[in-house]
This record gives sequence, structure tokens and C-alpha cells, in this order.
Amino acid sequence: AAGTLAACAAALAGSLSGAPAAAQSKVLLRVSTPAVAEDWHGKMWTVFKDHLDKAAPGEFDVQINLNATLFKQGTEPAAMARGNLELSSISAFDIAKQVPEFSIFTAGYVIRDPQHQQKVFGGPIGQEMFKLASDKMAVTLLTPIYLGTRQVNLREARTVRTPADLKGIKLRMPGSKEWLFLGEALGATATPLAFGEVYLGLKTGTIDGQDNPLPTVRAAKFYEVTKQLVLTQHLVDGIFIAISDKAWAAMTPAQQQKVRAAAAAASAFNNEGRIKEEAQIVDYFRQQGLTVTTPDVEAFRKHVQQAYAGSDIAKAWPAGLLDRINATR
Ligand code: KDO
Repeated sequence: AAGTLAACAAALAGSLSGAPAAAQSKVLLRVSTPAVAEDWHGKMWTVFKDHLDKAAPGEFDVQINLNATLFKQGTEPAAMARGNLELSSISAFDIAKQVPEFSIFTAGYVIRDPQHQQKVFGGPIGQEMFKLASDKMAVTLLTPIYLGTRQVNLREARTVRTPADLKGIKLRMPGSKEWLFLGEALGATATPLAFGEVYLGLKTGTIDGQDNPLPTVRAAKFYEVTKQLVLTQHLVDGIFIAISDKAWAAMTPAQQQKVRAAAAAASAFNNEGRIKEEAQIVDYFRQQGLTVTTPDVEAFRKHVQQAYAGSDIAKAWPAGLLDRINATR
């Protein structure tokens, strides 16, 4: 009801000022993301916009801001709470800052692969955790997105078989407690840095490496300034399309439905493209001259799982949730 009133008021204001009513009453959806244009979760916003423009011509004004040009990486939830931003794709790490239970999805070697991720988020666990996050935050989570499987990417090639081989390596992680914990759990010295500064950090040597899914290593051109990929597969990473509660509440149910459908289309585009690319991308990096090595993944798994087991981070996980995630097939 609030949405209909707001729309009427906007239309009235438009006609009184002599401006075209349609332009005035468009629902403004500003998107901010650190994603680069060439990455799947950058391109997916064009799919989102096209989907909405087709389903509801002239009804929505989707403004896409990539490369964290509108809001800095990690500040999007606060911007949405203030009403300065409508849409973003936020990470489990962003959510964990306000909803510590969610940090279970920031832990290495919990989600096994993209299919497992889809089952977990598409079933009762996803429903419960989405509701928890949506209740506790000023945003509503619309859909999960597969960000890819994170791998270690080093500036100089070296032998890496176990976490001990990463000792002293300045591994860039995004700047939050949960990210730094993950970097340390891998055996490295975790060094916080925003995504947009990673390329230069690798080029100049202020960091020795970074971790990201391989499609992102390609899209952000990190392969130009690194020599090795270590296929640790340490985090099957997910992000979530989130909309500010303010924008959500101002929409009619029909508009909400259209936005949900557009988010689902964006997610399907991203997931399909990214999974296909991950399956054959290693050759591309070899052609670019990188060394691609497979470490003792079991040694990494054991080390990382042990680090989380006794940690403060894991204390926030709902009782039994890890077992339920593990049992999800
Ligand atoms: C990154 O900073 O390494 C990361 O992969 C973290 C993700 O949560 C997400 O913010 C992502 O960057 C950006 O969307 C850029 O791809």
C-alpha cells in the first residue's frame, strides 16, 4: 500500500511541475558493486536491467555502477540502510559483520562445490539463513550467486604443497575479520586491501599474492602481474543480490515479483557462464605463461578446518548447522 501511495504522490508531483509523469514515477534502482565489467557478476547486472526493461517497460530506472565507483567494497549494506543505495551483491563476509551466524559461509572447505552451494541455499538452510539475515539487516536477500571457487594466486612461483609453504607470504584478503581469518587459516600472512587496489599491489610487490575465483583472475587481469596459480579450492564462494528494505517496501507486490524474476535471471546467467568458464579456464592461464599447480588439498582442508573448529568465529554458528550443511547432497 505504501508503494502505491508513493507512486501516486510521485505522479502527482510530476504532473504539477509539468514534467512527464512517467519519468517521475519510475522506481529508481541504483546498483553498486566492486565487480569489473568483464566478470560474470558485473555482466549479470545488464541481464537484470534488460529483464526488467522488458518485463515492465518504463517502470524501473536501473543505474549500474561497477568497480566500486559509487560505494567502497563492503560499505554497501550501510549505504542501503541509509537509503542511499537500492541494490548490491553482498558477500557472506559482509553479512557476517551484522549477522555472525552467517559466517559459516565464510569458512574454508564447508561448501563442497557449486551444486552443493545451490542445494544448501535452495533448501531449508537457505530459507532460514536468508530470513535471519533479512530480519536482522535493513536489506532483503533476493538470490544467491555463485562467485566461484577461490584459488591462491602468487606474484612469484614457488613450491606450495601444504599450508606451511605459504608461511610469510603476504596474501591479500579483503579487509574484515572473517577474511583475514581465512587467509591466516591457509597458512599465509593475511594482508587487508580493497579489491580495486589488488592489481597495483601485485604489480609493485606490496603483496605477494591474492585469492579469487579464476574467472575473476582473468576479468581483473591479475594474471598479468602474477606467475602462479595454486589450486587450493579453499572457498566455494557465494554472494547475494540484496535490496534495501526501504526500496523493497515502497514497491507494489507486482513490482517486487518483477524484481525477483530479474534477479533470478541475473543469477542464472552468472552461474551458468561462470561454471562453464571455470571448467576450461586453466589452459588460458597456461597460455599466458602462468604455472598452475595442484597442492595437497587434503592438507589444506585439514589445516583450515582445524583452525575454524576451535575459533570464536565458529562459536556463532547455529548448533547443528555444520552437520546439516555436510549432510546436504
Ligand atoms: C575480493 O575482494 O577478493 C572479492 O572477490 C570479494 C567478494 O566478496 C566480492 O566483493 C568481489 O571481490 C567483488 O565483487 C569483485 O569481484
